[in-house]
Amino acid sequence: MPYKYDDQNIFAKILRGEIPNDTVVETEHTLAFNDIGPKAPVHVLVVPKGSYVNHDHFHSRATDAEILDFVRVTARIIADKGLAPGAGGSGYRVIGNAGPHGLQEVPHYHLHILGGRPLGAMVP
Ligand code: DGP
Repeated sequence: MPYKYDDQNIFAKILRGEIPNDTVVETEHTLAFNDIGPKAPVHVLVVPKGSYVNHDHFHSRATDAEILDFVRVTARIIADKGLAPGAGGSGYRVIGNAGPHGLQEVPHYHLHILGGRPLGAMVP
């Protein structure tokens, strides 16, 4: 089934500047902002600016520049928030939900970066 992007989703409105956000990092291809209902002391959403529904859509259609930027922004936030175990941090979790089984709520691709407390076992 072809990917269908709904340009009225909440992140599309944030990217168009129609709804405010608490920006953490913005680059040419990526916007990262704090989750409106944080599940941990650090809960940042990393969002590509392009119109992609989910992880598989992004990685099958995005340019190398978009993908590299997205990956680098994700790593930069992990480092800037002091979460990286290799640099003395206590760790983190990166989650991407997709489709009905992944319980994706907002149909614009994003990753969650969670950290700042023990996150517990990764069980549904
Ligand atoms: P999910 O699609 O299930 O991977 O998660 C979507 C996340 O987006 C959820 O943690 C709540 C967050 N969210 C929903 N609406 C807004 C909003 O208007 N602003 C912000 N900052 N976050 C939002």
